[in-house]
Amino acid sequence: MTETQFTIPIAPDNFKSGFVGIIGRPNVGKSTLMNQLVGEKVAITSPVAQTTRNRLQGILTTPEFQIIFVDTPGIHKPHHELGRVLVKNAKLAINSVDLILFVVDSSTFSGGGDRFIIELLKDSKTPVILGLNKIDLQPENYQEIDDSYLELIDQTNWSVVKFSATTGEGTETLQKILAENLETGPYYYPPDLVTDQPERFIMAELIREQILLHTRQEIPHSVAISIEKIEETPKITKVFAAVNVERKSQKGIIIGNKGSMLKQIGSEARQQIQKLIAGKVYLELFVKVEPKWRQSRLRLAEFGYRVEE
Ligand SMILES: Nc1nc2c(ncn2[C@@H]2O[C@H](COP(=O)(O)OP(=O)(O)OP(=O)(O)O)[C@@H](O)[C@H]2O)c(=O)[nH]1
Ligand SMILES: [Mg+2]
Repeated sequence: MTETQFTIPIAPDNFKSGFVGIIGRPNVGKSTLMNQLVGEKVAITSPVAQTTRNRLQGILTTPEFQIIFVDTPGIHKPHHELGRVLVKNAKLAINSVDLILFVVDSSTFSGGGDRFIIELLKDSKTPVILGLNKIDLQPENYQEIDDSYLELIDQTNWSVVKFSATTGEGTETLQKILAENLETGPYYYPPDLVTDQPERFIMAELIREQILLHTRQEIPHSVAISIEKIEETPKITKVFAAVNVERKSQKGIIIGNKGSMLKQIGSEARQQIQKLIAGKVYLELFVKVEPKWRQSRLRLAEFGYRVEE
């Protein structure tokens, strides 16, 4: 990883800036949207609910504004300590940002999960914009679907924006509306920075993403990645990472027949990490059994999941 010296310029008088929290149920497309808005892959995404586990910032800077997006874990009913930490952090984000973008999946009707979040948001003083995502998947009766969301917020003064995080349709308008709703302010980060996270963290996430994409059922939720060592030489970056699972049977599934699964996960994660650091990567993965890590405060903290104060 190269040490880059970033400088923070002085913002002109009418420069807008601020923090926008992306809040919503799991799997509605919050992380996909953040990547689309920032123009780079800073957050991992997958069809598995509860993909995002950490609060993660993506930074968009233009000559007129700087928006710091705060991606959060989907708000859901937690079943274990990991889930409780994730939901607590998402709720904390609600009160620590300047503006909330409440994202819903407008390819299907609203439900109890959305209602629950709306109640949380109504209790907070932070202004809210409702974002109807996945418009590329809307069926013919989309008007009824939209109404099912609008009904839930008819007592509010929230603006509504429609877009698709995957095709990018509507996201430029979204950017403009978000910027209009921010106050004038400074550059919080250097203009060319796209995330607040170190490369080490994103590397671990890119490995976890491949596991989410290649495994099923309980495996995606039972995995935590720890980067044990990074060795840099002028020609290649060597990354050694542990894939922590809860049970021996899960270890077997991840390794696969004659190591085939781990090989595939490793090969695809390696390509993703190469893109991230724009250089050659050697990736070594080993699988460790850490019984009940999701219930253990100590292990959760060790793997980077703690309640943020
Ligand atoms: N067709 C379509 N798919 C989308 C869109 N936005 C997101 N997706 C897909 O929806 C799935 C979930 O996306 P994520 O970005 O991981 O969702 P998330 O809200 O961050 O989920 P959690 O981190 O689990 O809370 C992925 O398979 C995305 O490719 C969209 O606008 N259109
Ligand atoms: Mg996410």
